[in-house]
Amino acid sequence: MWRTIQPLGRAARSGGYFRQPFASAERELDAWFVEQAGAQRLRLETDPFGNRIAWWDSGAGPGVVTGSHLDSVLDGGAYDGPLGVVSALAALEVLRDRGFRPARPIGVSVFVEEEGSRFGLACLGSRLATGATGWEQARGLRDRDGVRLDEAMASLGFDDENPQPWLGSEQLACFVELHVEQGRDLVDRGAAIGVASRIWPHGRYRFDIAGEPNHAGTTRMEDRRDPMLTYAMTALAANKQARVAGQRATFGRVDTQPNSTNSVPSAVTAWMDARCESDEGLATLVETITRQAEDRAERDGTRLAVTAESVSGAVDFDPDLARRIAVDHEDGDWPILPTQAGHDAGIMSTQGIPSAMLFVRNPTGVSHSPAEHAELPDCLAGVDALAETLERLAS
Ligand code: HGY
Ligand code: MN
Ligand code: MN
Repeated sequence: MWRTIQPLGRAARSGGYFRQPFASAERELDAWFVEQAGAQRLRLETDPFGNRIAWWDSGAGPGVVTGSHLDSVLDGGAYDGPLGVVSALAALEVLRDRGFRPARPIGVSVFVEEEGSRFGLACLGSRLATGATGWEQARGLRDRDGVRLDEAMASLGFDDENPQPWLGSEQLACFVELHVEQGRDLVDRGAAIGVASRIWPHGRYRFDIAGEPNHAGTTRMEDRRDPMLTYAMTALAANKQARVAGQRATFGRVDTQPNSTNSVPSAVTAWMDARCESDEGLATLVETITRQAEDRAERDGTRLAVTAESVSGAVDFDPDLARRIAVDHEDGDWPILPTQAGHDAGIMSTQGIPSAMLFVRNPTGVSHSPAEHAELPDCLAGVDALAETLERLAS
């Protein structure tokens, strides 16, 4: 399965992946998933948003669902998302080969646009499926080419006028997501498998800075209203504030208008990704950076507007479920650790569905990069760990 999907959406130059939702490579992956569900004779459920759950119908009552996402960030790694989907499909094969008969249905899920890399809202598919975000709020979200979410979906046949949230505790007894670790906790502990304790609160904030376009040569420095200067000082302030507070702040995406070499820009739009251990800490960090940006805009004679585009509150996973999964293994208890990365499991948890995550060791900790990697033995250990976990939860 892994070899089959490796080439899909892979850029020759960087070796990174461009698997944006409702675009060609991601749609090929979706078709691959449908094929796998058919091959395993799983009952495929598709919701109005393009999310998929392939069910092993067995036993009765709300099911145990495991899965992840197939979309990637721009130029992303191979493992973030797909490892959880392939491992879930492989874990079901392991359980069936063992003759395991689940007492409740087991589903393999794929939620769309987990990364928010096209429409800007993190975990879009699971938010819409659970109602964490309403369709009316999301349908008008636009990608960088101005294409609306509802247009992109309708062009693929997902054209319900008023799609309703449908996923809740009636369908799901619990949700488990296997994911490559995005950090070095496991490798530093010498452990192959970990369990998530919590997800840091995190958000994405758009800084719109308007200046005065002018000639790069004939305009004296003191006469300028340069939005690039306001942006540059804001990026430095964000970096300093995050370091001082032991938190995270990143400007990874900037758009300059008119992007002309010999003109003072008219506007700069920059997106900040901020993450903190607590909700209060996140609010304080963003407020502090915003205030410093406003002070700088004052001095530069530019105009600033800051808009929160995506905010995900703190997630504390069900501690009893985490412990039930982590203990009594041949190699001892699996470590239970926090993460700064958001996941669909986090959305499930905030919607009242007992949720858990399994992490697979990442030897370098690198993620959201073509260099993201996990060793095959650790990936196979992940499949076994997930199979064991599903057996515990669906017995
Ligand atoms: O950005 C994140 O936290 C995750 O990788 N979607
Ligand atoms: Mn990611
Ligand atoms: Mn992910």
